[in-house]
Amino acid sequence: MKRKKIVFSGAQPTGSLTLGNYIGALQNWKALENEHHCLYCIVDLHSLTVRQDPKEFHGISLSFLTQYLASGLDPEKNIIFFQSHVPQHAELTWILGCGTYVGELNRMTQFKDKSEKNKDNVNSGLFTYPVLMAADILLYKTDLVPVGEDQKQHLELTRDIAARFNNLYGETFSVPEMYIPKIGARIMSLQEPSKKMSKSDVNANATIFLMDSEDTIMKKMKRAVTDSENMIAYRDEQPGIKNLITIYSSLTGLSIEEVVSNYEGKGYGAFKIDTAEVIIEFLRPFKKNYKDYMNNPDFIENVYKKGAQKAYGLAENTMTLVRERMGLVQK
Ligand code: ATP
Ligand code: LTN
Repeated sequence: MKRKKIVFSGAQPTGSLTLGNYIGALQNWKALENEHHCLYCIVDLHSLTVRQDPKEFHGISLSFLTQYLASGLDPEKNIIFFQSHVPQHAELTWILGCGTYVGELNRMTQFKDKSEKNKDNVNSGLFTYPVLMAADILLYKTDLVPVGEDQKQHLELTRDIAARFNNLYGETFSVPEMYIPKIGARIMSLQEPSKKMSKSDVNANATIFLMDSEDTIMKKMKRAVTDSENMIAYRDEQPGIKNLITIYSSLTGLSIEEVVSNYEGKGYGAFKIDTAEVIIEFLRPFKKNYKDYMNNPDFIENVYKKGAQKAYGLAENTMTLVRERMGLVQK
């Protein structure tokens, strides 16, 4: 029998999850849970590369875990946990960091963007962020990493780090593949459709958050930037409309062609309102689940404690091998 593939992914607990996070990542996480061994992590150590208010950060971290569950991830099928609960992530980061060149990290576009945005805090964690991400993935001998397109460069670096280690010390890590959705790997900002929709966008109208109220969603969608072509078509020359079609298609399961043909000859106003309604409908069960889980903190605690316990065991197996390969004296 073929062994089930191992899947690992994560999101940083900062701000609030967006529709981009859902369509680019979480929707796929759920789709993979039956046929694979999946680990879904709240990568809280990654969030520390930007200064966090401790009290707020604590609440956001728990809220993220709750949003993972509310989006339908089954805690019986998946290992759901906090990165900081499994110290091997930090240990492997150090070891892999010693095999990663400064030149490689210097090329990372996310580092360049984020250091541009946080000029007063360009810390070494921000620089070595991709090594921690490589450690997250390699620690579990991951085969598949479902992420949005913005993570491609980090994934390629992870593959290089894994292959280099295997070459030097003998076969240790799986070299993971990236798994991105065919449609929706890059949901764009509603205000500047040439930029990705981001949690941290300063323009509040640019991003739909999963926790936004129905009114807010409707308002943001009505303000979404389109163009003057007056034609609902899926093409690069109309990035705003293309993005809305992508959102509509991803949430309803209709193909791009079906969406386009349903709206042939119709105006942008109606299409925006219908897309807003699709989003609102889609988020209704999510919000109900979120409220139910929030009223049950013991359940949440049980999920992440059990998750960490399972992840710890798997991580320790890999670390024992890594330490042995490198000649570190076993404990
Ligand atoms: P920020 O934009 O503030 O850097 P983020 O929204 O990218 O944060 P992450 O926690 O870094 O948030 O990402 C979680 C997952 O969501 C990643 O797999 C990422 O690729 C995916 N993702 C994020 N934004 C989008 C988007 N606009 N379209 C598709 N996928 C996305
Ligand atoms: N860097 C990612 C979040 C992340 C991740 C991971 C994704 C950290 N570790 C491991 C997949 C696998 C981001 O910024 N979206």
